[in-house]
Amino acid sequence: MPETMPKELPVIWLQGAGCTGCSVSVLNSVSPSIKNVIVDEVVPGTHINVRFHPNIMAGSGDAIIKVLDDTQEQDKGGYVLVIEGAVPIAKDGKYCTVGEENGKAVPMVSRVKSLSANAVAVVALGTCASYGGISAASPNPANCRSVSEVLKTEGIATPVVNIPGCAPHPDWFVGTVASILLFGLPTAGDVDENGRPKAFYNSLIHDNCQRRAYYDENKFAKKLGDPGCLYELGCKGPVTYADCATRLWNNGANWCVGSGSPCLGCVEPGFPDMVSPMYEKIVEV
Ligand code: FSX
Ligand code: SF4
Ligand code: SF4
Repeated sequence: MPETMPKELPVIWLQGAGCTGCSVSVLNSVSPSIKNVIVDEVVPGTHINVRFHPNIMAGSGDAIIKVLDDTQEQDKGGYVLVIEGAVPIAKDGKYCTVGEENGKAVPMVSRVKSLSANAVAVVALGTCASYGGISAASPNPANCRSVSEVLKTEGIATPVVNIPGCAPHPDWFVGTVASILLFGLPTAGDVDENGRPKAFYNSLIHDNCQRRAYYDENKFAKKLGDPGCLYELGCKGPVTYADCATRLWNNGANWCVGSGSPCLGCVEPGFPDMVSPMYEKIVEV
């Protein structure tokens, strides 16, 4: 709805239990370039104002922590919260903190709760934020949780869009943000049962794979580097929904199976525990 499009959309980007791979991936956006996304107009007439991002913001110390508080008060209901990484909740969240208040470290989970409650929408970027991911893998000593779990437990009704992937493709993030700016928040029909936009996560890897003819002819690679289908080497393409095989990564250079690695199912809620051992054939269901 262009008439309701804001001229400037404030964005707060928090990082929790993750590896920063999600940020690194998005910062490698090629079309549009990341400069276009965060400095220019991501869609005509709208500029994204990234006010807080642990890796790329210039500010530091109390001044930048104040930006978090000011945004949630002054732009209540008018900013987007991006959360990268899972949310550790063990021991009152003390394993991950963001800034201080009155000289005391503030747990990330507290920031997630207050900033989510006042945001127009939350984007859970990466598999850790979307479903727990590697950060919540067994035995999960910090009790890492997905963003949706935390919001549900706290009764916070702000809409959450999941953009899983370990790491997520830059197009999945930039495309989703552009779509929100142009057409509003995704409706129930726009996302799948795992809260992922169907525009990017609707096709089975196995149905679009360049090695599919090998599978159909029972020609399986026996070791990495062999030609053939990677099914017996642990490929999770038959149970993974994403457009990697057709979109390709790194500006169209290649993708996991194309470069000889089995798909590890990194966009799925069960990653990594449910797809382990990673290099063993999936158990038939
Ligand atoms: Fe997780 Fe993001 Fe995997 Fe890493 O921070 S989705 S571990 S790529 O980068 O959260
Ligand atoms: Fe399917 Fe994986 Fe084989 Fe491709 S390599 S055909 S995705 S099992
Ligand atoms: Fe993740 Fe599989 Fe896509 Fe690779 S091919 S990025 S493991 S979903």
